[in-house]
Amino acid sequence: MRFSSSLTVLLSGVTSFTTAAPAGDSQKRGYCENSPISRGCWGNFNIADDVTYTWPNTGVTRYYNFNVGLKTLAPDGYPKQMMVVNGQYPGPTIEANWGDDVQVRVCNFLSQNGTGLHFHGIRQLNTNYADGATSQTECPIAPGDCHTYRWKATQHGSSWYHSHYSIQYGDGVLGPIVIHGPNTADWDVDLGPLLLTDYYHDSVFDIAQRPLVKSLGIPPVAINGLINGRNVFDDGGSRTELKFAKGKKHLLRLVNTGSEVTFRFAIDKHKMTVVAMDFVPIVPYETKTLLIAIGQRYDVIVEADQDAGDYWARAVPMLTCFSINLEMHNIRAIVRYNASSNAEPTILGGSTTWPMIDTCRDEDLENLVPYIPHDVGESVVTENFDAQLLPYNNDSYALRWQVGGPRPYKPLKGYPVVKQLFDNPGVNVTDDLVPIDLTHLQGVNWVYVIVESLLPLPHPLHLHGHDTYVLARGGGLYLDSLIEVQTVNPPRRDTVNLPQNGFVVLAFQTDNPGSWLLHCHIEWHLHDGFAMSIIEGSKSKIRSVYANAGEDSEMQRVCANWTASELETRD
Ligand SMILES: *[C@@H]1O[C@H](CO)[C@@H](O)[C@H](O)[C@H]1NC(C)=O
Ligand SMILES: *[C@@H]1O[C@H](CO)[C@@H](O)[C@H](O)[C@H]1NC(C)=O
Ligand SMILES: *[C@@H]1O[C@H](CO)[C@@H](O)[C@H](O)[C@H]1NC(C)=O
Ligand SMILES: *[C@@H]1O[C@H](CO)[C@@H](O)[C@H](O)[C@H]1NC(C)=O
Ligand SMILES: *[C@@H]1O[C@H](CO)[C@@H](O)[C@H](O)[C@H]1NC(C)=O
Ligand SMILES: [Cu+2]
Repeated sequence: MRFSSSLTVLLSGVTSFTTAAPAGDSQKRGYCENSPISRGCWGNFNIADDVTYTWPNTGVTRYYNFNVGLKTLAPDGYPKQMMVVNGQYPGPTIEANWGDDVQVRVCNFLSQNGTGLHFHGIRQLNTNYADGATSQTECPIAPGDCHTYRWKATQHGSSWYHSHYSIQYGDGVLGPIVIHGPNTADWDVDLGPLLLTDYYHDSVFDIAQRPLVKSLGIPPVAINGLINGRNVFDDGGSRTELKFAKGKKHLLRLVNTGSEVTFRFAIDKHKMTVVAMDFVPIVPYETKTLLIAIGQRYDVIVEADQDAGDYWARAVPMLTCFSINLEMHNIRAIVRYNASSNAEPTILGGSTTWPMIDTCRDEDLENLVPYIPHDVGESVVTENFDAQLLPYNNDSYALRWQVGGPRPYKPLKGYPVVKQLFDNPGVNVTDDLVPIDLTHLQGVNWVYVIVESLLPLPHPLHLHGHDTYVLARGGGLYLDSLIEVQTVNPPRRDTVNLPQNGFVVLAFQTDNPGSWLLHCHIEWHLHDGFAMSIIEGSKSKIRSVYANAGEDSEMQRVCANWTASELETRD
């Protein structure tokens, strides 16, 4: 017997979305409606169901048509020609229920750039072809061409999608992802995603040509920051406003969509209860501020338990991370208890900031406890990578990031890993894509990855297609440290900050055949070579993931159109 029912969730007063409670195995346990006092429930599923192994089969597909094009917008009052989805910045929210299928058709209306969308943190289990990673899973979508991504929302929580073509998302090709599901604590109102980003008034493609950026790999200084695509600058622009209802609990989905800056986020006078990191539900913990590196997400619940008034929500760039920003103290939104108030928050009005410690480390690992525990097994392969900024080629002053070997990752847009596996099955993937070849491993194994860097810069490391388990982190080199690996329910998430002058030990399971990028999410570092190609599952298995879905011919078609566009040599 199958049940279904529905309820309506109001998101920021903008869109309404019907969440259909899924039909699950009703023999196994009772049906329980998700409501403000039962956010752990989800129909016949609930928060105790492990998204690694189980998800509702809703049979619902959410369709999106996205056109990527140029548009002059003024997020902070200063006009800029941006590259955006459907003429808006941030792009439309991709919204689904846990267990839905999602289908996104992307058409490229740019004339001078390829494009493609990556759905950050989406596991893409056996759908490597929908990962949208240029140089891994696909060629860029050529100007005038379209391509459709099809994937299942096996996880629930918050994220973002963004172009993975060159540094394009820095000019605006990005938007939020919300996948409704159960939570580890109760809330009344879902205020939706809150995207935090650094922001440049010039095109990132022009900035990339500046001598310091181009030759030395030094990221540019951001001129401003935005919260949900808005902020003030000089006399222009306006701030994002969040409406609080006195006494109610508000769910906020925090996402750092930046290109360079690590933020500390806080709301004056209000504490936050953190219920998820990336797509992983955690045992709730309370905090006043949250450090959020690029690509990371935290779902937080904020109770409107202060005097009715106006309060600052602040995204503060961390100088310790070299996150220099010209508007460092002015990247703010306003929380209002009275929706028709238009007053600026003031100290006299009660808006006093929490102490903002300037650090560059992820939240304390003891606080990041996955609600559903996983233990990590012995590794069959341990890879050790030193992240170094070194001269490359015969150009004595030009520095490039070199991580998986003595060469920077060089995107071969027209010859992605998977095309290589189809066109040249007997040959190894070309060194330019820094292959980490795990194709010899049979079945599901644990792989440990140690990444170290003795430079004073942090790197938010993002692995596509998996959660990584954070076994250890610290200062200096791992072998010199006395830190032991934590294999009993360590934090797991898809984006982990490598501390400056330090190391992280990560683990992941080889349970998802495909070609997956492991890279720094500071766009400028990625652009300058900080990436590797994890090639997982036997080559024939990877090919059959594509072939079984008819995605091999689609990949070849997109590539043929890309090659015909003659944009390949752009960097
Ligand atoms: C992207 O387009 C811009 C112009 O809009 C151009 O300057 C840049 O070279 C292009 N970059 C790539 C990688 O295609
Ligand atoms: C892309 O490929 C298809 C099929 O090969 C073709 O019909 C279409 O015109 C191409 N589009 C572009 C922009 O090259
Ligand atoms: C809300 O703000 C408006 C505009 O300032 C004001 O007129 C109104 O009295 C306020 N309402 C409450 C309940 O404070
Ligand atoms: C040095 O530069 C020349 C000219 O650009 C090039 O042909 C050669 O391959 C380069 N050497 C190396 C080691 O990359
Ligand atoms: C291919 O890669 C494997 C594993 O890294 C290596 O042992 C082998 O020598 C490589 N083969 C060639 C032809 O480079
Ligand atoms: Cu980096």
